[in-house]
Amino acid sequence: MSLTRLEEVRRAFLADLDAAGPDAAAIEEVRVRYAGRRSGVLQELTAVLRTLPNEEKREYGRALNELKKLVESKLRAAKERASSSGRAASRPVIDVTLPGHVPPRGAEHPVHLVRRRIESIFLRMGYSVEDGPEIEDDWHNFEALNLPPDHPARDDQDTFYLPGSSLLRTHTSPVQARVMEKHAPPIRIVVPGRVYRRDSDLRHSPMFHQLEGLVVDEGITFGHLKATLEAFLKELFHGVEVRFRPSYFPFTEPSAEVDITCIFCGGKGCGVCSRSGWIEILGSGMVDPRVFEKIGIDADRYTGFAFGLGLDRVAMLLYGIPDLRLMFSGDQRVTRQFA
Ligand code: 2U9
Repeated sequence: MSLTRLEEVRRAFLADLDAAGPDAAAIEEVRVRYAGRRSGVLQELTAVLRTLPNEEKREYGRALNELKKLVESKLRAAKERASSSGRAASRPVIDVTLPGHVPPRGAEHPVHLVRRRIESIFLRMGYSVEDGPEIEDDWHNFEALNLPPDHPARDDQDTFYLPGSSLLRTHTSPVQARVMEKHAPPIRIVVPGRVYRRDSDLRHSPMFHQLEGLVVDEGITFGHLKATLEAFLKELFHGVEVRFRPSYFPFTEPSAEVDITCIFCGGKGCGVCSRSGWIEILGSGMVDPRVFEKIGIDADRYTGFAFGLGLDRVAMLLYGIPDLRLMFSGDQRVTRQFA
C-alpha cells in the first residue's frame, strides 16, 4: 500500500517536472512541492515511515531513499538546462539584414609593382624567375662569389650574422650560385628578393629589395650584356638613353655600371640627377671565371653576364616617391595611391 503511494508520487513528480519545461520558476515550484523542507511531499512520505510496522520499514525506507535520489538528480538536471537555455536567450540577436563592414581595399606595394613589371620584361625575353633562402651560409653568400675573407663587404658592419654559421643574405647572388650548382647551362634567370645589410639612414634601410639576373651559355659576350640591358632599360623607362661606365665587382670582370638619362629632366640636369643629366640604375659585368670554377662550371666552355639593381630605388624613381622611409612606413596615404 505505502509502496504504491511512492510509485504514484514518482510518476506525478516526473510529469510535473516535464510540464515545467525549461522555465526556471516553474522548476522551482516543482522543487518546493516535492522537496520543500516544510511541507514537501517527500517530507510527508518520510513521516509515514515511523507509522509502519517493523517488517515493512526496511523495504519502504529503501524505496523512499531511491525516490529522494531521483527527485534530487532530476531537479539538478532541470535547473542546469534552464540556466543554460536562459543564457542562450539573453545572447544578443544577430540581425543578418544589417549592412556588413566593408573592409578597405588593399593595394599592391610599389616595390611589388616594379618587380612584376621587370619580371614580365625578362619573362618575354625567355628568362625564368627564381628565388631562394634569405638565411644563407657563408659559402653561398660570399665564398662562391669570389668574396675573399678579408673583403670589406664581409665586414661585421655590413652583414647580419645569426647564431651558428648562418647569416642574412646581403644580396640575392647566392640564389644564382645555387641555381648553377643544380642546373647545367644554358641558364637565363632573374632573381628578385629581400636582402639585408647593417645600414640604416635616410637613404638606406636594413632590409631592401634587389633584382639580379644571370645568363650563362657558350659564347655569351659583353655585347649580349649591353644589348640586353639597353633593351630592358628602354622598355622600363620609356625613351631613355643608356650609357655604360667601367666599374668593379668581386664577382664580375669586366664590370660596368649602367646609367640612364634622367627621367625627370630628360638629361638637362636637375636636383634628382645632381645636375649631371644621368641616373645610375644598375651594376653589371661578365661573370668572373673564378666564380664558375668555385661552383664547378667549366670556365673554358662557358661565359656569362650578370646584373643587379635595387627595386626600392627603381620604384621611387618610377612613381616619384621622394623618401625611402615612405616605402616601408605602411602608411595607407602612400599605399592607397597604388590601388
Ligand atoms: C653570380 C655571379 C655574378 C650579380 C651582380 C651587380 C653587378 C650589382 C648591385 C646593384 C645595386 C646590387 O641593389 S644593388 O645594391 N648589384 O651591381 N650584381 S653583377 O652578379 C653575380 C651574381 C651571382 C653567381
